[in-house]
Amino acid sequence: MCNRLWAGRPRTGASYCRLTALQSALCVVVASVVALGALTAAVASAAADLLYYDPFNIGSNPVNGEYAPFTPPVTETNPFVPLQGQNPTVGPTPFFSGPWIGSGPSGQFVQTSSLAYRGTPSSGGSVTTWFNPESQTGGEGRVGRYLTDPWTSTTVGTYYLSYMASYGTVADPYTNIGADLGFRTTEFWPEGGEVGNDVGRFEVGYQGFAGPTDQQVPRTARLHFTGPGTGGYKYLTDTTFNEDNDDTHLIVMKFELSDQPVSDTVSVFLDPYSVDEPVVPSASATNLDFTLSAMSTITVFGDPTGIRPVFDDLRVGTSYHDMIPPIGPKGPCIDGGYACYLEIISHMNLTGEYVGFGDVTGDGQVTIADYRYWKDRRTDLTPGTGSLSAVGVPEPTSWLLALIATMALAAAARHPFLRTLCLLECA
Ligand SMILES: [Ca+2]
Ligand SMILES: [Ca+2]
Ligand SMILES: [Ca+2]
Repeated sequence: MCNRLWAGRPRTGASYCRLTALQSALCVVVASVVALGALTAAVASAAADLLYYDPFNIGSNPVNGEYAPFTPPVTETNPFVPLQGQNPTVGPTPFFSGPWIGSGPSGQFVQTSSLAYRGTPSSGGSVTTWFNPESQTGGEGRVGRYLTDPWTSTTVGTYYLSYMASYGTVADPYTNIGADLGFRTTEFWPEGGEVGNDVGRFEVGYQGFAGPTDQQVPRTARLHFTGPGTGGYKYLTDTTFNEDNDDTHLIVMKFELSDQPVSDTVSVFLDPYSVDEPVVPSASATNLDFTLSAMSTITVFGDPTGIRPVFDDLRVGTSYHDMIPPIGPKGPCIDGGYACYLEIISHMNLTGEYVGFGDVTGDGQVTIADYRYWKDRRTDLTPGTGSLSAVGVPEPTSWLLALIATMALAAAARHPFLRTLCLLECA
């Protein structure tokens, strides 16, 4: 590898490295080891940015971050097991700690199934809610967990937080009753604020009890975030609650915190396509005073009908990259341009394709729905440009080998010993 690649950059005309077989082999092995070391270090470095990751794993050991699950309905032999009161130890840092706190009795519980974003399931279970119409106990409820070190007016830094969410359905899509939509938001309580306190809270989601009138019914409500200083609702999408139809979302939030008054910015990215932070978020609000003492799962109350919301895969970190779950090998569709369109067309009706290679909805099959999903989010504005780029897209395996080869060369270039070894007899 080394001799061939280095020889590709001869100092003169048709010169070639004249490495012995032993030197060539040694060069490859040592450079690859160095490269893999660098790769490992890079991964470790990236992982260090992750402050908290809770996929709601199921088990009997809270010290291992595990939750006790529940499956409705309640019977004599199947008592309700709430999320409220559970106190798992979740890492890698104790960003949130102490038990999940309920604002009154809550029907929030951990179910054994996970959400899957773009075909990538979170591990373990997830949080949903349940209401027992017979006992009228439990409600649906607000449950939140406190930050070990709250964000205050003096907190400075950039943080990211992400979670998977599905918001369910209503029984009657054409209802005019706000309570049918009910309350389905993730809540962020400010410094000094308790779980369930309405003062100063931010929210992401849908609800039928506040905000613009058209946002209180499911046929016109859109996913929003709002809070003190945002100037009303900030919409994350044009898709309505009914159109959303219980789809699984990834919501990434970015908090840029300053110790100066009205100088914080909160940005929200809906359903990211790539591990690279988009230049333009789905919505953002500036000149805020944002603090945080606790956050909820998806709070549910009112009298919601239909499928209940589900909350899963909570992450906190200091880099955007760490907020994105694995979404398969990188392919043309990760960038969402015209090359992705070609992937979708060439894989139409096939199953088992990766998100990056045509199954952009992640449901396991490439269909017209993938085309629509791509069309609504395409990143190229001039159809037709780059139409041949898909031809040269390497397969995942060769892409990985190319990456290692590139890193091997980079490593060799940085190490005098390897540079000497690899270039020893170059003309
Ligand atoms: Ca999960
Ligand atoms: Ca601040
Ligand atoms: Ca699909």
